Amino acid sequence: MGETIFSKIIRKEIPADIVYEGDTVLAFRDINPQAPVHVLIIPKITDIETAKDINPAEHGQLLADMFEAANKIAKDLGVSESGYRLVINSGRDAGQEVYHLHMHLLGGRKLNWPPG
Ligand code: DGP
Repeated sequence: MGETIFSKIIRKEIPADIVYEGDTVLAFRDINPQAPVHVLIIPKITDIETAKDINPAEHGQLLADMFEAANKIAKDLGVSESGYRLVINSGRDAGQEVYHLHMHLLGGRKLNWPPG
């Protein structure tokens, strides 16, 4: 269940520019960057397709791990002080392309609001 292109990246079957790896979370640069820093932070488990599938009782620690990774990546890539955006596209109208939960970390330029 939940096999996507990200499963192959987790299993290292296809290459990715990995910037962080922990026991539960992997992060790598987006193949189609929308900002100088554009990283995808994903759980290593594959059964959360989208934000609506998050069960806080079950996934609370995993979510904490994702935010811990985001904080570390932002520092490591030099955007922690200037600012950055964390985005989860959930479902069709949000333009979600890959149905494996992922958080975008965008930074390194002034970001517009509201997003398109
Ligand atoms: P979303 O619209 O939130 O589902 O964004 C999915 C992102 O995943 C999109 O910005 C492009 C990125 N992406 C898709 N396939 C690959 C891949 O094979 N490698 C990497 N690094 N990124 C990918």
